[in-house]
Amino acid sequence: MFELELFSNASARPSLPTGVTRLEGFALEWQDALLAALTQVIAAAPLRHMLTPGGQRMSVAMTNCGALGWITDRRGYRYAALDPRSGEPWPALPEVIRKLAAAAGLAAGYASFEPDACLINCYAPGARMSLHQDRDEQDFGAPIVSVSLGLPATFLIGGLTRRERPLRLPLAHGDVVVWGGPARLAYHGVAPVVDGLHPKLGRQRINLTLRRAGALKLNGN
Ligand code: MD6
Ligand code: FE
Repeated sequence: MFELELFSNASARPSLPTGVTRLEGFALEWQDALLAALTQVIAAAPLRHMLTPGGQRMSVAMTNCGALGWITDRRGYRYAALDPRSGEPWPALPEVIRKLAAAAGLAAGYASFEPDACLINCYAPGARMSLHQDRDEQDFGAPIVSVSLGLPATFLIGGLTRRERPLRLPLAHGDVVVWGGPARLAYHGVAPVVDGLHPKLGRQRINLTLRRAGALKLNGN
């Protein structure tokens, strides 16, 4: 029948929007090096709750590593080369994160993904991220690689307008989502994180969002 035909070679879960690839467990083999690197980054640039331009304290605590860091305050959302808390450059992008990002990009069909920005999001139980578009980057041609660690979460992926009802995508420790092409400007968010205890990370979810935020230098220097 028509319905059987429609679903005969698809799994029960709804398919992801074109341009979004979930690599289940992709980061697991890197987890120990990843957690060690994160500990170092967070020691140099502590997690903090930033203010939205409207003056709301974000429930997610954030920091960055890499040449550019995503920040928000009363003046707006933007990328900055210096950590406003210390006035120093953000910690360098650890090698393990660079390698993981390139490998995940490749696995999803994007050769030579070279992120210059890694936003580190830390969710305590109850923390959430409301629906938004990522549009502070200079070039939407590069993909975004998103790594989930610790407590599971429900990622919400909508369409190119706020009106489309978002799909709910469960993300577990070690899952990587690669996001680009036609989905690059899709609205997305994270549902409030449910309390629990992760064996390695305890009562938190950490997400790394790796992006190419600045323009690609074509001639070096
Ligand atoms: C998070 N992530 O998962 C927040 N944005 O904690 C994002 O906002 C995000 O994961 C663009 C692409 C992938 C993402
Ligand atoms: Fe985002």
